[in-house]
Amino acid sequence: MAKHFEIDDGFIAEQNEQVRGFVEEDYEALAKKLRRQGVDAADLITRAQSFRVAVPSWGVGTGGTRFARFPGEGEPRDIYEKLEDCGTIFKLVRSTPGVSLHIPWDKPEDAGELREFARARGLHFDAMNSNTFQDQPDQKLSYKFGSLTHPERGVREQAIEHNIECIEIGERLGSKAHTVWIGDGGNFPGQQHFRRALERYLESMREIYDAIPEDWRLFIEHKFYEPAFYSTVINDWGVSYYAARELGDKAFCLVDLGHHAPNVNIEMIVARLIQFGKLAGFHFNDSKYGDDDLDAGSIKPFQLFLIFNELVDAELNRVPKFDPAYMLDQSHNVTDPIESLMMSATELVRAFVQAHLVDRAALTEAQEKCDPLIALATLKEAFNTDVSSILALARERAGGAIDPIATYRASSYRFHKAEERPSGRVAVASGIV
Ligand code: RM4
Ligand code: MN
Ligand code: MN
Repeated sequence: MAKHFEIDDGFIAEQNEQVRGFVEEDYEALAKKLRRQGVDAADLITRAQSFRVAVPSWGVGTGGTRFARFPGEGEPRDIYEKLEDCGTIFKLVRSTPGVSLHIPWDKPEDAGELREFARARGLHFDAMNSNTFQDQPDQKLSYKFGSLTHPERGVREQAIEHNIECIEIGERLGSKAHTVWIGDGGNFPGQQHFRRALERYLESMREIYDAIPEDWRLFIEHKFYEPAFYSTVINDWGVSYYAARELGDKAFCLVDLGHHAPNVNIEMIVARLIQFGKLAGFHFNDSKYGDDDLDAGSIKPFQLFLIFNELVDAELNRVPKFDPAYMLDQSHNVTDPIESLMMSATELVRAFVQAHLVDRAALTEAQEKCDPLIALATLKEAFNTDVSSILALARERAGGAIDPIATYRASSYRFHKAEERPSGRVAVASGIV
């Protein structure tokens, strides 16, 4: 294989050198302010370094809408090139060693070889994702009218087998979770019998659940609409929770932020799932209208903070069975996917660190004394604190970039990849991602 361009550590260090002075100045000022509040800024750097979020393999290719896709230069053409890009993101931000694969988009020919390729870049494989919302060229039966809930047993069996195959591939890759999101639903009133469809879902999922290894988890992802426009089978967290309970201890409910109607109180859903011991984790993204794939924190950063407020509260209270898996699930239609993923990962660490700034004793007191204004002010105090210098130093001390996007641009990575990866063989499904 010809030598592939990589951003080397020396280059990152050089770039960091140019801005370190300013960051340290900002950090000193912030540390002083936090000290007055009884908070240790150094401790927050350590916490920031502990944060992990997985990157979706499908997120490093340019996405699209159902109207068009505008491919970027130097897009990854296969799973190896996707992993190269994931490795670059990890190198610069240091919080993204996990990669989540979508099968069959990224079906490896040799799982052992792929695992080794990832390991050499400090990467590992996060949750597996099945795909029964599209037909594949070599597929016997169609998913046009559903998969795990299809009226015909043969279609359901085919979808079950596909999910079991994903788990088997995942075992070879060292994954520990399998995520099932189905597009099943109806476009028209009357098209689908609601109760029967859910019964079939459960029947199919029981077979998939039986194939889940003992030390794995099964994640159920709900979505209120799309691709079905009138109804979907796993439409909200209530149905997801019911299914997870019916299936057993290894089944959990995954929250994709974009899969809710506008204005839904997602942080409260998160709190409920934490309380019931069924929170699987997240697909982070943001959404304004019906879209489910804008960059995390780009539209509603306060909501993101409030979600992390629930997560950090649960972590500090050591809530039983609380072990959420974090992943980004975004579609980058008009930005360089590497830049979007780096910025999104940073926004998550930001919300996580800010949530650690919440004065929990003051918040509890305000809640117990029925003082809503001080309760809100306590949250806002944390949310309004600019923790950028903490995030920058956390990255830098872990070998990453103080300014990941500036460093990435200065490296001309995309330019080099455009030469290495002449287009024409892009392995991204048009439309979806
Ligand atoms: C869905 C859902 C799934 C993702 C697919 C591509 O809307 O978010 O998690 O795998 O899109
Ligand atoms: Mn998702
Ligand atoms: Mn989605």
